[in-house]
Amino acid sequence: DGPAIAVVGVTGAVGQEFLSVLSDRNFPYRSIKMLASQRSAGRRIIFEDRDYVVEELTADSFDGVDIALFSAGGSISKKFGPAAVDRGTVVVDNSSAFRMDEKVPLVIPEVNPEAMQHIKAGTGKGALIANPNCSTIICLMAATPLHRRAKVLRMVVSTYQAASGAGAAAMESSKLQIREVLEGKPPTCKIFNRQYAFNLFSHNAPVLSNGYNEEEMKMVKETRKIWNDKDVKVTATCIRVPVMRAHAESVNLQFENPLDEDTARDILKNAPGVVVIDDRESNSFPTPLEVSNKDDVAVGRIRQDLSQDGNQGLDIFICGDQIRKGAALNAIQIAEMLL
Ligand code: 2RA
Repeated sequence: DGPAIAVVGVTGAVGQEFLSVLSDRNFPYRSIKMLASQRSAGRRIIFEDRDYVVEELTADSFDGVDIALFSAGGSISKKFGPAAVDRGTVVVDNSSAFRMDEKVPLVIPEVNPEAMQHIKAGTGKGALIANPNCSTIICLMAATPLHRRAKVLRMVVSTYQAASGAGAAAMESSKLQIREVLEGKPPTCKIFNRQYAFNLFSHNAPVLSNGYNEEEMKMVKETRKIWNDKDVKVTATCIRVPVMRAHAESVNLQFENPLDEDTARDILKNAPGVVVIDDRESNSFPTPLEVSNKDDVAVGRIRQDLSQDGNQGLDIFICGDQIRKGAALNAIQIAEMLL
């Protein structure tokens, strides 16, 4: 029989998506614990026709738990992740807390499964595995197959990030603002302290001394770790846009070896977890709405970068569901590899 699992942060947007994905993929758990903060403890959850009560998260919550899926913020992961590992639990952490820890694998199953091949659940030996940032996952799902063929020397990413990345409250706030603006009322700006409706703005993550925000530096650092390539040049500009739950990303790639657009398109058509939507005739390319609630990342606008010589460069456009492949699905694919 399967593993005893726990979902930490079960009432949040990603926590709820964990449950959807576990069910969609018939994950073979033998038991499941619903864990959240004291504020949510006691809430009832119906999951797969069974009644659960949300329990308050404590270190003892992990006694007998084989796999714990965390998505409750970095401070909760730092506080309870190691305690769970001490109890023999394998923690799949969606926060940024341990992503750059060199002892912790940072994994996209379709990209670098080898990084976690030494870890299995149910052995009594706990471990930490980090889920990359959503915008990194979505970008690398498409960029990696091309990198493997022609070796990316430089990657320039512009993201158009959905409200879901800032949580369920941000999704509600952005809908409320649109209603308010359409009714001629002043928008309620609780979550981002600025108008979101009919607007866009630089990602709300803190800006660092080098002028990049934390979201952009995640793309830079996580790409180098996942590709195990400390020399690849990466730069990013992350923007928050009034879209519900799917990120869009424009990516420019400079290769060491030539890669023509037709070959690139074929590579992407055969890449796991990727669909190509690239019809110039009908001007049909990926959109956030059509990838929402879907597993696959969609790629289009595949074209030679005309600013680079000899097919050394490509421009592509990617859309992916931030809550699903960007968080919950990727984490559960990692959990499946632990079985
Ligand atoms: C965002 N990447 O979209 C973050 C969520 N983890 O804001």
